[in-house]
Amino acid sequence: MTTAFVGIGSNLGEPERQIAAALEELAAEDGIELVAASTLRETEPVGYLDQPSFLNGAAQLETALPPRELLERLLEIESRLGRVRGEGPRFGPRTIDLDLLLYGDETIDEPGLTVPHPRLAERRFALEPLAELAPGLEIPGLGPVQALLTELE
Ligand code: PH2
Ligand code: MG
Ligand code: MG
Repeated sequence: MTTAFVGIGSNLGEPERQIAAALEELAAEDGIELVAASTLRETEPVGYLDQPSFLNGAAQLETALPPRELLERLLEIESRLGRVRGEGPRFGPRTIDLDLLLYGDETIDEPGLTVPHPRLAERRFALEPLAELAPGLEIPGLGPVQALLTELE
């Protein structure tokens, strides 16, 4: 079993409901145990500014699935919850976004699968819920989650 962390975001439709539904779907998935969910926070959009504020959080999982399979499950859950890919601008509004932030202490750099998430170190909306779930977390290749947050100040 591997501990994995998933970043969760939504800023279209009913973010709170969609995030609750995503957590239920994660918990119900074979090979995935939902260990903890962070509190949710409203955050200013990053990357593409002309869109509503986001609701962001993170989930801690224990999983028997290899990382590629876990990623596939995340994308399937997004689809089931009404996410349509390839519509709208990059970094634009979305009904639900489930990003694989960390998979154990692995670093992976393959087409479509980069772990730790490639923009994790620059995203407060992802680091803060991670630090809430695991204050002593070491991000592979990047250092302690608390140090990354301090560097963003
Ligand atoms: N996700 C993005 C782009 N910008 N901004 C915030 N505040 N929260 C997000 O989850 C987010 C974003 C692309 O995934
Ligand atoms: Mg994202
Ligand atoms: Mg995503």
